[in-house]
Amino acid sequence: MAGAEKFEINVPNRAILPDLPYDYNALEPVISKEIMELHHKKHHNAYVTKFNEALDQLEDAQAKGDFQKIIQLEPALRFNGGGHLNHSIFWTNLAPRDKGGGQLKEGALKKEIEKTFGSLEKFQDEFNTKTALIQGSGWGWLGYSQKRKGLYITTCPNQDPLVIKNLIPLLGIDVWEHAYYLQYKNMRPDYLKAIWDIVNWENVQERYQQALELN
Ligand code: MN3
Repeated sequence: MAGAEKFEINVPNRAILPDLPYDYNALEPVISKEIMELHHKKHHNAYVTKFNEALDQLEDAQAKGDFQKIIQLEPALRFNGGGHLNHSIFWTNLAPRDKGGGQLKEGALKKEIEKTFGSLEKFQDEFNTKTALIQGSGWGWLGYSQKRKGLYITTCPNQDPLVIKNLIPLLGIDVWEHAYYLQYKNMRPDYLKAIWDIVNWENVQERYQQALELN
């Protein structure tokens, strides 16, 4: 019908809580089983549930052509959708020590880290310093800029996903208190120091290769 154009937004399929690629106790002693269970089954699951609720509301608002409601849903979509995306990356960014955790092998990513930051140690220092300084809750990230063709360390508040900064996420570290408080209490720098022992560099390297191939 002429003049009756419908405002369409594609509503993605609903989010699903992914299984962890290892057992809940597999990252001990760096991250306890208790933290991993709560973090995955309660926190990540809540982001999934609330993201899907917001998607239902979006679909409904879209059907009704309710633009105000569509706009009003943005914070819930960003927060819960970001929470789901960030945690889905985080779990795969970690690996038990006996499954390669903490080992960055020779290759393109190691070379690029050394070129950009001087050495792996310097990279880790800068990452930890910036991430420790996040006020309140948030994430520390190593991201790749397609535009500038390089690696960047940055942080995001709350559950903002890295895409907001136009970077492709390679490695994200969750510094919400729920990620470490039961074990490290208020000592966020101790958690950040310990976590390098269980970083799944193979996964970070794969993400880097995929990002390069997008160019
Ligand atoms: Mn978390």
